[in-house]
Amino acid sequence: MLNKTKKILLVQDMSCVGRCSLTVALPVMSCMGIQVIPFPTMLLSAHTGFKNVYKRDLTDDLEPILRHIEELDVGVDAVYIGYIAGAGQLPVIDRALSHFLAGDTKLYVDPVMGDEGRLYPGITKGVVEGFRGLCQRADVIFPNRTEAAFLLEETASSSPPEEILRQLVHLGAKAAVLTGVPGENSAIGAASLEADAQMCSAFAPRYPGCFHGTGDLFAAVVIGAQLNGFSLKAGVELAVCFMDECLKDAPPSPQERLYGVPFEQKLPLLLRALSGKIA
Ligand code: PXL
Repeated sequence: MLNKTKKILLVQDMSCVGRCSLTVALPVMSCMGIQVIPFPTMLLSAHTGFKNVYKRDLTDDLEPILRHIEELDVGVDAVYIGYIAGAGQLPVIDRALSHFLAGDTKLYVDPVMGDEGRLYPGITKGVVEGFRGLCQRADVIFPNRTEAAFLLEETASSSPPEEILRQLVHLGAKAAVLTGVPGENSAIGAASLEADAQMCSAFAPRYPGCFHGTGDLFAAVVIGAQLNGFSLKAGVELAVCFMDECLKDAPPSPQERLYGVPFEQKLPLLLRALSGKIA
């Protein structure tokens, strides 16, 4: 007998080209046995790292979509908020949270706002403030160091990961996972902190260059693992290990890296992890 399938509401954009957001979270979650209900914030021809991107803001569509989902009386086990089109979407997202966050439903927030010290194009002060509010209500948040600095109202954060995580948890999130944490021998990884617990971290070799959508893939694996009963620590270890498997065979050119982490052929590793063979 199969266990009851868990469901997750994915509040993210659909970028046609360049693996990120829904084109990453959807296949990863499905592979991990979770039913996905997308709540699409924006439609883009490609993520915003490309030039000449066609964008359609879906703010006006979210209200009728939510109304129908409410009528259908669909409950979810988790809500995962990632890239949003602008501060104008915060009221409808708030309404969705009022509807879905009942009982044991978890809230995961990846405050997708920027990287390498800068905000992504189109991310306004209102979005930063909105994400700060969402992070305060979250069970787990997934900022990179740049996003953590904006959440904590610091322009550059050179504090040690444990200090940043403590401040993030102090902000209100029950747990925080910081990505892009440098390790020894030029390794890179992630560190996590749950309130009143010790910091945990996991590292893998750093590969040169920057892959778009890395944070999206990482968060999707951790959340998928949590919904399969993994602890946060075990989920972070699995995500770091999975990312390493994907990146070690990835094409080296910067142009290819714009297209995101090539994870598709590695998805069987997640299935094996869930059946207890690795992890
Ligand atoms: O990977 C984060 C992300 C998600 N969605 C869109 C983006 C980005 C980062 O650039 O542009 C549309």
